[in-house]
Amino acid sequence: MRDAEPKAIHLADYRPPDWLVEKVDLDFALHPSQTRVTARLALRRNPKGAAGAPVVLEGDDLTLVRLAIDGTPLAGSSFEATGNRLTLAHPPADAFLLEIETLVDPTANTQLMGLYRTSGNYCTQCEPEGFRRITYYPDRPDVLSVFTTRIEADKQEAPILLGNGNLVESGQVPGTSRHYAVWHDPWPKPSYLFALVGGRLAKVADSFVTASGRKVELGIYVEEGKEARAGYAMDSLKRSMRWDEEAFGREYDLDVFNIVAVSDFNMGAMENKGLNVFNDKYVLASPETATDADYSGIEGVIAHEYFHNWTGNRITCRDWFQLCLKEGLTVFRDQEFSSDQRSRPVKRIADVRMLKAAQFTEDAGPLAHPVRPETYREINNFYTATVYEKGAEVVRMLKTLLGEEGFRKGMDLYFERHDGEAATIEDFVSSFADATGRDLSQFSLWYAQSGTPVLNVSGTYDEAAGTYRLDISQSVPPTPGQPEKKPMVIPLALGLVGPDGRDQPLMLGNTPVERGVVEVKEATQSFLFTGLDARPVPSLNRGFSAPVNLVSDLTEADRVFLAAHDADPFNRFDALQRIALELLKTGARTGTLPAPDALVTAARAILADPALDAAFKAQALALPGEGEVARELAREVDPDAVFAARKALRVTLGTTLAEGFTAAYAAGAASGAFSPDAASAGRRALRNLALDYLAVTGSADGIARAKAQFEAADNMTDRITALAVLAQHDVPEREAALDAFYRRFERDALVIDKWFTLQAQIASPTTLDRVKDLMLHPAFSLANPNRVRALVGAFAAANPTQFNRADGEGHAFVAEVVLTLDSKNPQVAARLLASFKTFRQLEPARRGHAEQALRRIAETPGLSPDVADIATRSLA
Ligand code: 0A1
Ligand code: ZN
Repeated sequence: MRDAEPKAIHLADYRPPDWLVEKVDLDFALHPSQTRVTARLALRRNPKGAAGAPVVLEGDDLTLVRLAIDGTPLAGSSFEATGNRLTLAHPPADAFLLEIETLVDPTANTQLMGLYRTSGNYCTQCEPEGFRRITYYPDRPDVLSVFTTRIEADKQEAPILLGNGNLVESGQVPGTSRHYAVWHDPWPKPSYLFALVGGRLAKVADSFVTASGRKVELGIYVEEGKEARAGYAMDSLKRSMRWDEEAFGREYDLDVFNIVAVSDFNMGAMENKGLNVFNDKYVLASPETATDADYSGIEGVIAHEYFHNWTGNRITCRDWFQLCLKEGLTVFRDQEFSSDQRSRPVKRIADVRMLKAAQFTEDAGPLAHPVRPETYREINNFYTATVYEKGAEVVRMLKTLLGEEGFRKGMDLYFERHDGEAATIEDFVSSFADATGRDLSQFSLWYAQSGTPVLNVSGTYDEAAGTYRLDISQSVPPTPGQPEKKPMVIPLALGLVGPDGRDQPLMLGNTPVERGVVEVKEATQSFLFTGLDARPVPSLNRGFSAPVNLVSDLTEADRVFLAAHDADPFNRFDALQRIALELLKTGARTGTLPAPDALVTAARAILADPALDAAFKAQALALPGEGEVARELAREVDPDAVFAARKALRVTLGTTLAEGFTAAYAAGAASGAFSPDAASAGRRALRNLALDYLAVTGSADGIARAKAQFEAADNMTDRITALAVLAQHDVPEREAALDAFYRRFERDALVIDKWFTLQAQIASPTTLDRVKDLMLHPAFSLANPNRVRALVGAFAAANPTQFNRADGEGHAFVAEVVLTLDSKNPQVAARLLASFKTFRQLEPARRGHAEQALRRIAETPGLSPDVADIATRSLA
């Protein structure tokens, strides 16, 4: 058991460790309920630690069997072992060998942290604080050690035994049915990067030759029978390895790289050194079972975990406050990889949609926190969109400010200086400052200040002088613990679009604006652009160069113009979205949608533009989500009104552009065999968007078209979209198709997750009962995080009208699930609870219901620290 009431931990209190571990030998005797772990820690007093400090090791839920120092068993009087720590008040010397034998029960481990079982196999998850559930250890990321791991198991039960690093020995245990393997990882690492796997798994093997000619054996381990579904993951891995060499000069550094796919996993995947463990959702794909989104998710997550080998593993974090040091940077790297593999503008649009949906929402609510927090109670709750996605935006802004070359110099210096170390954000930022000679002190506020900056921009054209003045003011709204903010450095990429649709020169005085980026640094600031012979339309924050909320004086006509002509594809997309958002906001507020003519004109032009690729069109023509409209409205939100406005606008677009959508639907028909490449995926995306618009009224021919596509589909993207279209309409075809889908895929849990999700998202008052029924379905299990997320998570996060039902039943239901789940898996329970983060935006009645549900949770005795922390912060 952990401390009941965990104390707040503060960045300012950081102290170097008192003791270091020079090397550690681990010995695991795997057993379903009594796994014996023997750890031999070569401890050495840290000269930088507190003089005379005791040895204090963390533990969690361990049964201590034996302790010895330099081979001599330790009497009970010379140490203190509680559930949470092992203390040696009087260490015998400044360097000694501590031997610890503990027992752990992997079968009883439902938290999925530490050593646990999944589908009968053994696996581990140690980030951030799971290693202490395996043995007593200084379980903090700044204690780096060289690990050797011996794993022993029954050969029948676990024919495959995997560890970090390289395999150095394996064999039979004489006279028994057991065998063993010894793995050695030469690279010093913190305990959170430790992993082992034991079980019955099939291997998909390949190899990779690094730039300097080192051959690496690659293995992807999956449940037997699923080997054929690992091909795309393997291909993604090899492409990632090559890309990191080319884009960042980073080579792989072991003889083997293994990935194991497991079906019970709290998160997406984990970058354990040389032995990544993955949620099987991010490994397994076939055309029949995986959507295009699944394929790109696999590519992105495989890349992400692989890239951690340098950004996270070779250079790790000094403490958990620095989590964004590895996560923000690695997300940035995986985004860049996917941009290079696919379409850069479309990838950027998808990333920004995600950023706004997840991070801007978080930043606007009670759970807002800085990219680098300064205090936490439960670190598990900080694997957030802010740390990951905003963290990536901050790295992207550095690149925008410094340029390609300056950025690369800074990265090279960072690797050179800190390889083998546990670093901080200061170390990271200094590398860029020193490599380029730039002062980045104001820039560092991006790590410290929470909240999404608001940028107010207005423009004035002076015809006589041929100048255009941009007046800009910035502010950052108050967030928890931060009532007042300082001005930030905002890299604003922009263009001035002339009446002919081309960019006019971008000159400040006589100086061209370098790379088209101006730096906004003051609370208010003006930029005077010269040499303009006509009034330009400003295209602001191109490529979403800064993660800000932009408020400008652009008119609807300006936006129609930009949607048609902007040289920046992101801003063409954004112009259209902004027109739609304004309509939706007014529609939701007043109950009447304003005339959508401008949107129809702009959308028609985009749909018909032969120069635009299908993937871009699909993104541009998909209306902003209900969540985005709600966030823009900010207060007194009635989710039913938002839904109604959005539905009305979809109906308008679907009917007025029916001809264009019919043509797009026909043109997007597949030719040849399925391929997951970006261009084919883009064609499917546009065709499926057209299908949705053509069926939005529920007309007989729309439904018939969806039904036909559902039945004839040769790939999951087409099949599930057709099913999603049918699911939105209360027609007999809906239940028939849902049943047919279930029967077809009932043996495939990952596909059944899609079936759960789709039903959880139906915007109908009957959905809550449907979700409750589905929780009793044999395919559902509260013990499996993917199932919980697919059904209850989707209901809470992606069905705003039903989660926020006016009678409060949606909130009450999710709160109940959170409480039930908390005793099994606090991390997943806490994540589910975080879906309440937008409740303050709601109109008073719904807000009241949400608050009541949160209070009911907060007042429940015996909560996990994870859930208690989210409930407390949500209500603060
Ligand atoms: N470092 C991983 C994320 C991760 C964090 C915690 C986990 O524990 C359940 C698992 C994975 C990543 O960024 O991919
Ligand atoms: Zn990561």
